Amino acid sequence: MKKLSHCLIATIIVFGLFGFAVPGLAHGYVTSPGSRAYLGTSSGGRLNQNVGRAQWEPQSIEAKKNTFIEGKIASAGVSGYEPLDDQSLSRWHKNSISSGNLNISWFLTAPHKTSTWDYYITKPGWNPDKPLKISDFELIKQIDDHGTLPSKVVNQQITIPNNRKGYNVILAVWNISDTVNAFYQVIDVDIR
Ligand SMILES: [Cu+2]
Repeated sequence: MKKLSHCLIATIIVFGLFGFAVPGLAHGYVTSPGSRAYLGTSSGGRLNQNVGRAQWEPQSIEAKKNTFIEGKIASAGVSGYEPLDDQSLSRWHKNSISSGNLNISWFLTAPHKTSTWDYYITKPGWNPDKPLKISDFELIKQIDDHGTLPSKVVNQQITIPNNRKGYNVILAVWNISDTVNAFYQVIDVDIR
């Protein structure tokens, strides 16, 4: 009887771990310029600290399409990613980039049929010391995949407007075509 209950407990633990790990198998994140989440991982160099679940699963910031919650733009309100919503001038490592053409690289741990890839950047005059909200951003590029399946590595070109200098935040959204969901990544950049 004692043996059986131990077995049951072990089974519950294994299912619990498995249930937690499975969502991490799918999805994707931005590796270049490194997203806020990716830069918190060991492969991203741990340039960002205390990123919550993003340290292990930068790919799982998945929520319904158009989930733009005031103060929760980076986490999309997904449980465990709350630390990504911290916002100040000094909180996050910034990728040094130039205005003009910018290559964005996604790594998809498992591709999904895609409707669009949307790219937003903070507007001139946004306040880097206030929680992010969608009205801080302007859409600068939308790429329509028409429901096709992307490869595991996706490279796309966007154009950084030349009236942006210094610290800005790029919001990259991967909209899935065969589910109601999207994946969210914010990218901290220092524009020269
Ligand atoms: Cu997925």
